[in-house]
Amino acid sequence: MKNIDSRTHTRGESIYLDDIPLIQGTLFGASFGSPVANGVIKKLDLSEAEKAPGVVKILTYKDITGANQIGGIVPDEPLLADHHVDFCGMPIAFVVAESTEAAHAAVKKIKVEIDPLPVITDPREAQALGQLIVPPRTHRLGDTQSAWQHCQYIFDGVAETNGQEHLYIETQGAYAIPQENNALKIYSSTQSPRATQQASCKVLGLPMHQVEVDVIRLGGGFGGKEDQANAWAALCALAAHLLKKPVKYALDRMEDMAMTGKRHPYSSDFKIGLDKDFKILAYEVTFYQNAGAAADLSPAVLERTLFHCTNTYFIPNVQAVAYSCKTNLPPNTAFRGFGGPQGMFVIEAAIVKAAENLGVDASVIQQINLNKTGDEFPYGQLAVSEARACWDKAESKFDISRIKVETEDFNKNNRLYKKGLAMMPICFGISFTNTMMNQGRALVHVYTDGSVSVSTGAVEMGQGVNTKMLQVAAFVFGIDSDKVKLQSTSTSRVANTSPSAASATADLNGKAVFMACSQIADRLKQVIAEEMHVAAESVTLKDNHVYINNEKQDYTWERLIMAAFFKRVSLSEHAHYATPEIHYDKLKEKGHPFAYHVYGTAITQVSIDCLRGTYEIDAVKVVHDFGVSMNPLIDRGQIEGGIVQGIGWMTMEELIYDKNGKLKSNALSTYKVPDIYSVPKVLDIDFLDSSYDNLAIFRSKAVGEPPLMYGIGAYFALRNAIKAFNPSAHIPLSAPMTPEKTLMALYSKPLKPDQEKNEETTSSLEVNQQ
Ligand code: LUZ
Ligand code: MOS
Repeated sequence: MKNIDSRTHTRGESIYLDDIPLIQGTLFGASFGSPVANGVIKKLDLSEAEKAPGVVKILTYKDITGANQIGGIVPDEPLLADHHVDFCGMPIAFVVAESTEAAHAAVKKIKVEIDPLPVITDPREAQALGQLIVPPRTHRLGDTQSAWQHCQYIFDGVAETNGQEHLYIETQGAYAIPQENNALKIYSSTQSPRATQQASCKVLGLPMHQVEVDVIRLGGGFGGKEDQANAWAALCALAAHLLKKPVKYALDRMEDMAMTGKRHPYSSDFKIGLDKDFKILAYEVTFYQNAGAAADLSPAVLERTLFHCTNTYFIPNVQAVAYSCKTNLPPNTAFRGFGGPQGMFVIEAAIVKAAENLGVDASVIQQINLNKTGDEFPYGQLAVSEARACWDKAESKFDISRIKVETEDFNKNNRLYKKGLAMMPICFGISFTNTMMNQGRALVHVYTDGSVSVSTGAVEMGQGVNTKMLQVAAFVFGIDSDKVKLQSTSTSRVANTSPSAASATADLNGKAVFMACSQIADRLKQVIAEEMHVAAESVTLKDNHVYINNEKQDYTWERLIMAAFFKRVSLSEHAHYATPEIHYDKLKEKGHPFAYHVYGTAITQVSIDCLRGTYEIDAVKVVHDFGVSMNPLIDRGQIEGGIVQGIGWMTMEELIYDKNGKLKSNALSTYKVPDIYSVPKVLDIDFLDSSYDNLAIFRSKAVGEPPLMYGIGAYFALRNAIKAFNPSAHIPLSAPMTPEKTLMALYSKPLKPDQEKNEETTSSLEVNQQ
């Protein structure tokens, strides 16, 4: 079944926030962000701006009727700066005017005097000063201290990954409409209607039943709207509440890029120890997460980094420490993979460092250390592993030995072009790491004409979740898909919903849809049982008809619905699903946090132009563990998009803040994202069907985030291509591998031993003498 939105998408008829018809009298907002990354506000002068044409009101923190607080996990984030600014772009004032143009013009007339304070943008600097968002966390398995002496080879180093701009096609925005008795309706481009409702209510000082948040769909989220849609909704809500007029604010691209947080940059120290057969015996890692100026989701992101610090490898002795460091950047936030990719990059870097020093291909070490069913993750959960199955199938299906020979031949025969190859196995835990959040709900109505309305907590953001929800309902009722309509995601129809995030949305809400529809179906079967004098168990619903003992009856779905209605049988149901079996003890740092893991292996092939430092991704070939895919078309799309987004993060997207904390890569002219010319020339995706029972809906494993991490392979494939040109090249383990960095690396000289000590990415080869 194709995505139910494909028709309106391709015709430009799908409704996003900016397509909602405006109510007469609607006003428009624009925010004035701090020009300084850290400082004390001495004077805010609104006088010129207030006189500007079309300006209705300019709001500051003084106008807030509830609490000036939008922090989700930690209450450390004011909606509007009061006396202090913590990052460039931090909203100080909100202009409300008769048009967006008038609002923007007035923003330019606001003057602020700020006494600047020292700016910190480096997480290690922040950590050294004790500026942490939350106390550090440590995951441990076995005992690394005593394991080192059993290691034949020990390597250490530094690995770094940069942040990433979400670049959802639809920018952040909201439209708040006053209702009677102080109530409000908010349309928001949010992944988390409940969080947006709660933050708006807190800022306004209203109970949650006064505010409805309604979401039709998003033009992309990628985590950027899990928490950071709230501010704009709260600002619109506040203005609408005070002025009793509808207020809309959709950020323009540069506002969005400057004011919102991104994927967390990480800097990490690692130490890895192997035995003589290249089995990894010990791994120590310290993560320095650049959280930005407020907690936002950073503590949860940090936790997922720890959960993925060994990727898909079994390592018997692990110590992983993670610091969430407070800097003067916009608060960084959820981004597809949610800290997992950052953790996985470091173990891959450690393996590559070992491989390069030992003179073997990294895949040799990767392959030996893949986890098996029953192996323990550092957090206590036992693996149900598809790692070996995916790896082996990828090697055979794509004929890895031929690829290797072709790569070597090419490199022998070409001086100025080189090819590189890397394997990237992945293992990603499915469930919110915060166990409480693993709940989904659905409300299903069957109308008397037999048409079906489904509301869930799931937000459609292009990932096709509504199509999957529709498939579940149509399957349970045994009716054509055009009889089912997915409604918008509204806090009035489905309450207290978790964000559409963590790849878990189809699982959680799909199970709830299944439960709600099944309960209605059971009642319908009872109606047949009574009317036809048969056992309810002999009744099934299929092809829009009633079946008794698998025999089609001359009894349609529509007739059945009317029969039930006449008998006053309820045709509506609300269901709640909470993932069973999962638990986690944060004090012990042990438990079973994930419903299951998703596995896969990618082979990435690249070519570089050694004169220019430019490169192409020749191919990404993947065997991915889909479970039993509910919708191969949609799932394939998720894999393709994830891979390209991951490659972008690893190769070309370069976020740059200057030392004053100002974003320099603040537009699409200075921040390069993958386009049609930079996607892999070949994208081959093969399905590993693992059909055993799991906690996913219809055994179809979650697919949203895991494929992003295949992109990590592109970094290491480029590294191998550079080494093919210059075997002694010095290449810091630092992503992204931009063309500039590639060019520098191609002509780099190896570090001399005395340089190594001072160099940030130090390296040392210790061979145990025992
Ligand atoms: N959001 C969240 C997430 O709040 N908790 C998570 O564990 C998570 N994981 C992935 C993406 N978003
Ligand atoms: Mo996300 S990073 O699943 O909002």
